[in-house]
Amino acid sequence: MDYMDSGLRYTPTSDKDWDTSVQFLPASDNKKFEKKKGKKVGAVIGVVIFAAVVALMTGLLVWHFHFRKDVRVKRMYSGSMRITNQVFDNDYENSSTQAFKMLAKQVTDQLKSIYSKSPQLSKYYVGSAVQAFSEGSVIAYYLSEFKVPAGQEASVDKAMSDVDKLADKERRTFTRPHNSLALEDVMSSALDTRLFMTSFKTHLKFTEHTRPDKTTYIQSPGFPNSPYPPQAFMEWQLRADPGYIIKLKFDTVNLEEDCKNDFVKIYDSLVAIENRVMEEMCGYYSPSEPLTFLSSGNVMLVTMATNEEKNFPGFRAEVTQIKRKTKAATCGGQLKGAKGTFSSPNFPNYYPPSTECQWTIEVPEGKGVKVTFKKFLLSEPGLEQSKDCPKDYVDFNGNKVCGEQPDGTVTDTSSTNTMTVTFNSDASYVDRGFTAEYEAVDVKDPCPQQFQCKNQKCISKALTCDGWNDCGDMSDELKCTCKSDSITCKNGLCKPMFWKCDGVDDCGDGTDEKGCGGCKSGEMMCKNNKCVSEKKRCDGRNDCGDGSDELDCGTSRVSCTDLTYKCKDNTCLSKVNPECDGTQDCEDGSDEENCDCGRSMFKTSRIVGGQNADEGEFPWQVSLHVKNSGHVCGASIISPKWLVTAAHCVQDDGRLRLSQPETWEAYLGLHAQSNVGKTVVKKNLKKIIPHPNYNAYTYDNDIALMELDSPVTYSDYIKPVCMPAPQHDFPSGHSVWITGWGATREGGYGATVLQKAQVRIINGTVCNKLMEGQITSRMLCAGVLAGGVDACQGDSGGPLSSPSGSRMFLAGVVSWGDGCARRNKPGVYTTVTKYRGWIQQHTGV
Ligand code: 4AZ
Repeated sequence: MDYMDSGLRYTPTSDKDWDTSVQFLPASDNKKFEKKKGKKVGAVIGVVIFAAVVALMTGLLVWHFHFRKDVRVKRMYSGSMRITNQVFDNDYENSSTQAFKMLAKQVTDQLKSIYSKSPQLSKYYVGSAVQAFSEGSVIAYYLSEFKVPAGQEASVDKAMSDVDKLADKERRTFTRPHNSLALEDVMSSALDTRLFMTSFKTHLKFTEHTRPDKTTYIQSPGFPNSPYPPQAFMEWQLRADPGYIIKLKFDTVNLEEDCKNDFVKIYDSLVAIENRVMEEMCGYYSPSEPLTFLSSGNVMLVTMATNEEKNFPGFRAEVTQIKRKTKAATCGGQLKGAKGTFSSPNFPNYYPPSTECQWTIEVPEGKGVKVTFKKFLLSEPGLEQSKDCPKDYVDFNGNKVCGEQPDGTVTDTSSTNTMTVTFNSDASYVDRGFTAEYEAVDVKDPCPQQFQCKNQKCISKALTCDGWNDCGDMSDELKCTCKSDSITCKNGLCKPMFWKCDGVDDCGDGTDEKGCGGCKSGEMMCKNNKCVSEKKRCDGRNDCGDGSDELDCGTSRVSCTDLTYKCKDNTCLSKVNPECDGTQDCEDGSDEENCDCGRSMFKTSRIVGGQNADEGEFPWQVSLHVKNSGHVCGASIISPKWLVTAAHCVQDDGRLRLSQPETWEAYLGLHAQSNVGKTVVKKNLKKIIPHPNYNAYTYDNDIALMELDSPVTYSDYIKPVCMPAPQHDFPSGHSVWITGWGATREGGYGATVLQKAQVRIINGTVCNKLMEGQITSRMLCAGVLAGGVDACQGDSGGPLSSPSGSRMFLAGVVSWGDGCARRNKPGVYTTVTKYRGWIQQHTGV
């Protein structure tokens, strides 16, 4: 039972209890007391209050005028500058050499002089320190500290962002000594605030100068044998020879999910200058993902910060230097012919910062050039909604495009036989870039025998006006005359006829859900599809025949039918889904018994489409591992000893004895497969009970029970789901959650972090048509008929969780489907309500 409902909360038994707990003085005594002492006491209190107010005001004024102006905050900026009148010396790589110290002194002197040109900066300047030099002629990297009055930080940030202008001013000063440094590209930015907020126990600094044809590795301390250290700040300064660039290739990245806690950052610089960040990484990256970064010059910096808890394996990366190519050889150039492909430098890995490429495409005379971007990934943090593409972008035919765009949707055709495409990356944040195809097309008919979308994409004519957004911009679904097998929505869209009356508003204006079942106005539709007069609703008589006209009638007790909730005392309720809703409906209270279930620490946000679940959001989700082989199926916790899963998960498969408890281990409280942390409990099994009528051909009765070898103790991360009563109603159109570590696309790999997605229950008759008659009454369909959201291989056995009030009920068990996330192919689930007797008999739940 939930502790709020368990009697721990103090509830006064009657008003009398409250009254006796407060003692009042007798009225007569009270009056006497007021009369005798009233004046004197009043005067004393008045003096005391006056004195207190005066003291407080004085204190505030003193604080305001004397101390407040001294409340100062430390502000650190990191920056770099190019010294054009010096030549790089190898001694500059080592901060203990005389040469380094002398040049560093010149740099800090000159910084002081630059800051003196700005009133905001000169007043608050504390000092600077040079951290490193690199080639080109010489680049100096430094840290500058200011003590800024609270509230003035923004004006100092602004002055620092214009530091190049101050350097210009300083250059023009007559009093400048002639042996002073000639500075260019002076810039700086505030340090990442996370580095301020955290007090690091460990600071580690590594330097690595790569050599041609030599591969070195950098890795987080302890990797791969132990987790990285807590509260640590680490940096790796990487250098290459002049004329070379750094190639950094990660083979493992496995950090905490939340970048606020632990992160790795890569800079196109030797110090942590925020406007030179190339990428920030946290969480887990699949080893098969290409994860290579290139620098623009011959330096790169990797930093890593960790907080006090949850430390993960960390990272490892290979460092090499590669010869810097000429601009022409890096990317761009002349492309000739009827068709071909081109891509951003280093694709599918990250393009380097500060890069510009230009392709001139020429197709045969008389034709037009059609360019289609198959992949387009040019996103920049904070600029997801930006339309004017101020940072990285692709420019073609006068269109500037940036951000992340769906495959194949960025496309254009020129009216002549040439087209110029430029790609531009600025100094910070890089992405994977793009790959594009070009082809010669007939300008007058760029989509021969096909439909041309507004965004220039060509699609098959059969895909227009079919209810699906095939173009990506909806242009194939506008101005339609709907075909006979389609519903004509009031708003002009066409939707497939089998979406009519499926409980989901597919038109968006309700047209497809109006007049369903054909009951006349003034009539209601029964659950068995019969029509009866509205007047017969809740009249105490079973007019529908199935009792559905006598449900939710406000009255409590009704005669029992298949649809009514039965209390322990065998009386029946008219209320639909009364169990564990916080109101006692049964006279014996049995509808609110055993209700410590179906709640998590987190509120579930409404989203459609798969995404990472929060830790502890679905605490009943279990990962079933075949010992030494990893995750195979999901399951749900229904009591401290019992799990529910799918029968097809526990069928022997060749040499794999999946029906035997010894084969399995159950992971409870698990979030990421890569991290069996403190919240996780691993259990062996004692017994597996597949449903005796499971049919391996039809997947009918696809349900099984698993008994743990010892009871689990519930925690924030381990809790049971609520079991629905046999009559619990999960109506069509109701939103439910699917969760699991299964494949994230058909034929793909399993997810590392538990995934969640929202789908809707689909009418059984509609589903049976879509699934060619394979749906039995013991199966439940749920999905998004437009495709794209579904359970998949590896999710089997896991829960279909249905929210009701503030709790989640186990509506279904992931069972089967026709592929994954295909159009008009919902996921099929075992209907849990059909097995309540069987589950109760074996588990007592
Ligand atoms: C499976 O193979 C599986 N799309 C589970 C669910 C679905 C498909 C396949 C539903 O475990």
